Amino acid sequence: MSVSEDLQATIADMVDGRRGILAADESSGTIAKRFDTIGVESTEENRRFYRSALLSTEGLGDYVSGVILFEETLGQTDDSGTPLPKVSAAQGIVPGIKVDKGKGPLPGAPGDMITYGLDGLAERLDSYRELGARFAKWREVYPVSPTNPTPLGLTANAEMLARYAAVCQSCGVVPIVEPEVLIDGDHSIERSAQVNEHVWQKVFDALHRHGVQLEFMILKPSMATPGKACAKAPPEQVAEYTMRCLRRAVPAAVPSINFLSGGQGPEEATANLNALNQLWQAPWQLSFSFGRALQEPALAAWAGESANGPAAQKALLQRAHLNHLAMLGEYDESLEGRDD
Ligand code: 5MM
Repeated sequence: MSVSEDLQATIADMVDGRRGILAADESSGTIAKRFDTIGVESTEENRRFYRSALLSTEGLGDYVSGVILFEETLGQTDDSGTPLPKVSAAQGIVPGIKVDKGKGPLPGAPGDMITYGLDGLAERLDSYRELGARFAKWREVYPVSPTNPTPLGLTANAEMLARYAAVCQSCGVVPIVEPEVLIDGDHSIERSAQVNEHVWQKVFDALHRHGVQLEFMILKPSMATPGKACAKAPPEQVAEYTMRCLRRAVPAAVPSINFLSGGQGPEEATANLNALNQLWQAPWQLSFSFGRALQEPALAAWAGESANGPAAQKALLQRAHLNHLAMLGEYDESLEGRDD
């Protein structure tokens, strides 16, 4: 297959109007924090067991079309010795890989961040492809304050996302472009919307300049919400602000927008996704690429006990199903907690 055919086939396998993406790509520090919440040590075996259980959840492929893995997981196997990317692919779930190398302060732009990892990216992508990865993910992080992101922060982060996406496409790997506008702080929903819109405009300007084919990428943005320190906005308001900004900044050529949950609770993220899909104004598929909002109930059900693997799978499947319904605009909070 040519590079273009590879990209097209991956998009076709991942974007079908009814499924989303499971973000299971927590880096070593982040997964340790998640395991801390249930009092479990982050050993390689615990990570392998937990992620293997998630990926082998029967029926997960009905609601999930892609999974973002951390590098370590790409090389791990399930209890029977099957590589985890194969376990995922056997369910009709395309395996992908987080390729950024973390973040730090952006010099010259106090309060802004920048992500590392472009050096040697093409070579790494070749080796990840051999292990089964067909798409990649890179996150840039934007803290919000009265002065952040700065003009330099907006430009530098957009440039990184575009350079990463261009390298991915040249290697036949679909890039997920993730500009995360942080929920931390006491900013209003108006400020969140303003920052998100500005970020997306800068990102698409950079993607255009770098020749990235929009048809062969997925955008993973934040929703426009008030900062964490403020009262939550109703889903209809989150949907209106988010949609208005998306329509102003994101070209219709992009096939799918898969939101991150970014610290929203599982039910909150699902309700917001549902409200977005009920607006029926989108030229793109509106889906999910949740980490915490899909995994929190599964993690709690597992609690580090191998006997609880099936309970964790049941919790994951239920959240994935509810988010599938939210993609169709058919979610209702009365469905929470039901077993059917
Ligand atoms: C924003 O985080 C991404 C989506 O997860 P949530 O839905 O929980 O917000 C997630 O894919 C994130 O990029 C990965 O967990 C990697 O994060 P770290 O901080 O470990 O690089």
